[in-house]
Amino acid sequence: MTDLNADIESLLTENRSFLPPPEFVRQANVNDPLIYEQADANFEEYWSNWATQLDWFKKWNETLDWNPPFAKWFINGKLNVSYNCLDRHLQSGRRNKAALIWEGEPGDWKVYTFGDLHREVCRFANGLKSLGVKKGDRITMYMPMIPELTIAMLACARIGAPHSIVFGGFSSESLRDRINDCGSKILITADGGYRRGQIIPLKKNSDEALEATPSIEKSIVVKRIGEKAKVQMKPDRDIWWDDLVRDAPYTFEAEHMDSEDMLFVLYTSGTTGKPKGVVHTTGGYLTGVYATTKWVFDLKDDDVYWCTADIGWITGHSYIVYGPLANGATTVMYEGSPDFPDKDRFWDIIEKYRCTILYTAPTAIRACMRWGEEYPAKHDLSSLRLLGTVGEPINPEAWIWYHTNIGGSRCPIVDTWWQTETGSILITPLAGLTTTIPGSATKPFPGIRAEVWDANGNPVSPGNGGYLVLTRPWPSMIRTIYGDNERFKEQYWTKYPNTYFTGDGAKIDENGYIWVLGRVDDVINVAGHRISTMEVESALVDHSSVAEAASIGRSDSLKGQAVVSFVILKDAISSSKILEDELKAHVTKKIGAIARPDKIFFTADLPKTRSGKIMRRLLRDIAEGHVLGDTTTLADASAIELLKDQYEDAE
Ligand code: 7RM
Repeated sequence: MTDLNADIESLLTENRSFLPPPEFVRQANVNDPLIYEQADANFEEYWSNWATQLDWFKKWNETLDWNPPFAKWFINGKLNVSYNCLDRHLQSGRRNKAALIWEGEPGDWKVYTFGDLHREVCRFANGLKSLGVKKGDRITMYMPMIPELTIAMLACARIGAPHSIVFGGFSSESLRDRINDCGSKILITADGGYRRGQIIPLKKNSDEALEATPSIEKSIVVKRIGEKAKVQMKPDRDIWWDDLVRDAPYTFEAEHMDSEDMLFVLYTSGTTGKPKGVVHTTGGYLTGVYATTKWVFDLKDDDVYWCTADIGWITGHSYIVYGPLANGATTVMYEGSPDFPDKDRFWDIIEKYRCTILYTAPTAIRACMRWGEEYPAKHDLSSLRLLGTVGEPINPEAWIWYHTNIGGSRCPIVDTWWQTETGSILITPLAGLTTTIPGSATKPFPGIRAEVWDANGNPVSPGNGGYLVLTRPWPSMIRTIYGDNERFKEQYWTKYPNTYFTGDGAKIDENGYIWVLGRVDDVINVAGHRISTMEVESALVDHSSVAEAASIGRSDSLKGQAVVSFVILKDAISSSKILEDELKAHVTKKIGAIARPDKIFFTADLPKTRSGKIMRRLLRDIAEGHVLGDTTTLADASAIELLKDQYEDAE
C-alpha cells in the first residue's frame, strides 16, 4: 500500500468536472436521483424488480439466500438465458431487427437479425445435441471474434451446458490446463482467425492442447480461413461446424434452467500461478448484466452499441453478448485490431454502422491518442451519444482526449469499474445523473455497496487510500471458483469477515467519489488484462537455464503496466541477448503473448525478507526509477542498492 499514497497526490489535483448534458438527461433511462436511496433502502426488492423484467418459466419464491460467502439469488426460479436473449424479442416485434452486426478484419461483414440469430443458435444447439451434449456438460471455446462464437455461447445456454471461453491469444498449454480444470467434453475452435493481417493458428494450438485432455470427445471446427490455413482434421475427433449443422432443425426448445445453474466458467489470473475458474450462474448473472447495460449505457431500441472487447474476456461476455442481447439491442462485434489495415479502423466502423455507444479500454484510447487526432477527424462520428471505458484506471489526459476527439465534447463518459468476479459493472457514473470527474469511476451502481477500508476494516476518511471492498451481495456475483470452494473463501472472503475483497486499492474523495488506483495484490494489469506475477514466474523457472525469477508490473504509458522480470540463471549459464529473447519466447509459449515480459533483467540476487519472501515492491521501485521504499525487513539490505545501480546502468 505504500505506493498508493503517491498516486493519490497526483489524482487529487484533478478538478475538471462535467455535468450531465441537459439534452441527455431529458431522454435518459434513469434521471431520478432518488433511485440510489430507494435501491439502497430495500436492495432485495430493487433487484427483484429488475429480475421481473426478464422472462421466467417459473417465478422465484425467495429473492436472496445469503450464507456468506455463498449467495443464491432468485431461489427456485426457472429461466433460460438464450430464451431471454432471443425468443422473447421475436415475440415483441424485433424478429427483423439487427441483433448482431459483425465486422471481420479483412473487411467482410454480416448482419444477423434476432430471427437469424435464433435460427442459427437453434441449429447449432441441435448439432451439439447430436453429439450427445446435455445439460451440465462443459464446453470449451477457443475461437476468433466471429459470429459462430456468439452463436455457440447462446446454444450452450439454450442446452444448459456451461461454456468456458479461452481467449484466442492464450497458448496451447493454457488452453489444455483450462480444459482439464473443468473437464470439458467438447472443444469448439476455428481453422484460424485474423489479427493484423496474420493468421492465428487456433487449430494447430488446439491440436497440441488436445494431446493431453482426456475429457474431450469431439472438436468442432469453424472454417474461417479455408485453404490457406492448411489444417488437418482428425477423423474420429474433428468435425466441421458446417457439416454439423447442415441438416439441423431450425428450432430447439430452451431448457428450463434453475436460477442457480451454472451459465459459464471463465478463467482469470489470481495471486497464484494457477488461473481460477470464476463460476457465474443463470438468474443472477443475467439480471446484473441486463440492469447495468440498460442504465449504464442508457440503452434504447434504436441504439447501435459497440463494445470493442474480445469475448474471451468477461467484458465481451457481459457487454457484447448477454447484456445487450437480453435488452434486445443491436450489438456490434469486430474481429481484428484497431490499427489494421490503418489506424482509423475504429472510427471507420463507427461511421459505417452509425454506432451510438462505444465501450472501450483506456489502453486503446492511449494508443489512438498517440496515433493522432487526424485519424478520428477523417470520419463522421456524429452518431455517437455515449462513451464508456473499462479495464484499468483512465488517466485524465486520455479521458479528456476521448471526450473531445471521439465524443465531440458532447457525449457523457462512463468510467466503469468491475471484475470477472463481479460479473457486471458495479462502480460507474449514470450518464443522466452523475457529474463526472476524469479519472474517477464515481459511485456504486444503485443497489451496490462499495467502500474503501483500512487494514483494520474501518472506512478511510476522505482523501485517504485503502482497500476497495463490497459489503453487500449482488445478483451477478461470483458463486465459487470451479471445483474449489476453499480457494474461493480464501481469495475473497478472509481479509475481512463476510466482506468481498476486490484486490484493488482505492481512495474516496470529499464527494464520496471512488478513485480506483489498481491492484494491491500480485496481479499485473497489462492493457486491461490480468496476469499474475506468479504465472510469469512459473513460466520462467520452467526454462532449463533459469534458477529463480521475480516479475512485477512497471507502469507503462501505453499499456498501463508492462511485465518486467528479474531472473537468476543457473550456475553454469551466462546471460546474453539471445537468452533474453529465448526466455521471452518461452513465456509466450507457456502462457500467451499478453504475458511476454517487456524486459528481462539478469541478476545474481533478489531482495527477500528473512522468511524468504521476494519483496516485489522494491523491484517495482527499481524498474520505475523510484527511491527505494522501506527496506528494513530485508534479509540483506546491502544487495538491493547494488541491484538498483546495476539496473540503472543497464537502462
Ligand atoms: C472488467 C475487467 C479487473 C481489474 C480490477 C481493476 C481493473 C477494471 C477499472 C479498473 C480502474 C476501472 N475485469 N479495473 N475496470 N481499474 N478503473 N474503471 O476488467 O477481471 O479482467 O479485471 O481491472 O484492477 O480489479 S478483469
